[in-house]
Amino acid sequence: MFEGLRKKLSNAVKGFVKTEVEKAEELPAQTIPEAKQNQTAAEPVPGIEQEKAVVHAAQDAENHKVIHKQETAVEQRHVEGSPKAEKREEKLIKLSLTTKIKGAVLGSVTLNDSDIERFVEAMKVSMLESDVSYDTTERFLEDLNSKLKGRKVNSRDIEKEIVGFVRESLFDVLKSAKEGVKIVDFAKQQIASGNTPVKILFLGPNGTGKTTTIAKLTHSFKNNGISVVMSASDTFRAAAIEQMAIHAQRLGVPVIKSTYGADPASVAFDAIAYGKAHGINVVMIDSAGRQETNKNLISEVQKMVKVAKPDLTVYVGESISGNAIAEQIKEFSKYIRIDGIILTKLDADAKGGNALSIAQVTGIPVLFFGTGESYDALVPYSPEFVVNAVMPNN
Ligand SMILES: Nc1nc2c(ncn2[C@@H]2O[C@H](COP(=O)(O)OP(=O)(O)OP(=O)(O)O)[C@@H](O)[C@H]2O)c(=O)[nH]1
Ligand SMILES: [Mg+2]
Repeated sequence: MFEGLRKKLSNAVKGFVKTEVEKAEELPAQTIPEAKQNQTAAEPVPGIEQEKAVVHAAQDAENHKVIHKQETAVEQRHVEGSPKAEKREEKLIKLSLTTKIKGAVLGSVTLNDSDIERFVEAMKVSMLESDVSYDTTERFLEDLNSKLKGRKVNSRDIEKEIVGFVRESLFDVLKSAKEGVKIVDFAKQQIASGNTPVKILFLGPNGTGKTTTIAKLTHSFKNNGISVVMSASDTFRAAAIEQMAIHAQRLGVPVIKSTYGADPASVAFDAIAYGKAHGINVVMIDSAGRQETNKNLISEVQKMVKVAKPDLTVYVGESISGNAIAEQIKEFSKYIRIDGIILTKLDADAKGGNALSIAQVTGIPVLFFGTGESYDALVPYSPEFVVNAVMPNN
């Protein structure tokens, strides 16, 4: 889940951090008198403001890249009357000319513009390669760029700070998308207002996980004390009715079914009537897998919508289908109002870009992620879940 994207973005961040750390290390050491350059804890040299002249002496000589974790002594020093030092924005003080510093850094480093540009470009490639849409990528990088430009970062924590900015930009972009309905809460509200049974219709291409997702959600409804009847309205695919009946049996809920070739809308109608008659809270209406190009099947769903009048219409699409899913949803939504998307098979999707951009591209919110085949492998959508998966805090 997201491994590819996470790895690529993390590599881009690490590359950027490395450049900034190396640049900091290469700053001339004139700010300290020659004789003191080999000391790990030099005496105070007056002159430089405190923020700019903190020296950290690292203990571990092996890994200077994680200097902030390795410091053992911190000493502040001030340089007096050094014009170069006064001019310099970044105030790294090098401890040795011959060995790479192990931990001598100053308080803050200003990120270099051309490095930011290269970093942003690397992020762009990573995101596009991972199926994030072009528009979402651009929006994210614009936001990130403005956060980084001219930014001073704590030189002991460059990576942590950059990761923080990337996370913030991801949040900003994800939070700008329309928020979806919380299905279980929605059902509870409808039940409280007496608008039952709540009717939820599921549609989408072949094999994306519609029937499995209905079973997962039914499981979740049951756990919340909400009763369900299933409508086996896929009368098209061989074994679809049996598949739904098996789920219904496992979950201990009734299923309304007919024969193959029967009108799916009439099966839904019967299920709703059953729900009304038995005081059942929710009707879960399945449908046959269809391609957006198959107008017969699309008009079949349109008929189901007309007859069943669903309170919610949910599109079930595979995360792994790359950029094609956005086109499919756009095409479907020309004919049928879609209230939310459930993105399945995220567990099998190393790229994971759709999780970031499908809501932006289609204007339709993501409600859940399917993360496996078991009934509890259904994760409610949240920007936090996506950001933590794509760019975890160190
Ligand atoms: N790994 C993984 N597999 C899933 C997920 N959701 C569904 N599946 C599997 O995908 C396959 C197809 O699932 P179905 O629920 O039958 O899909 P469908 O959309 O109803 O298919 P049709 O009725 O043929 O259109 C099954 O083997 C499911 O177990 C998921 O989130 N992760
Ligand atoms: Mg099915």
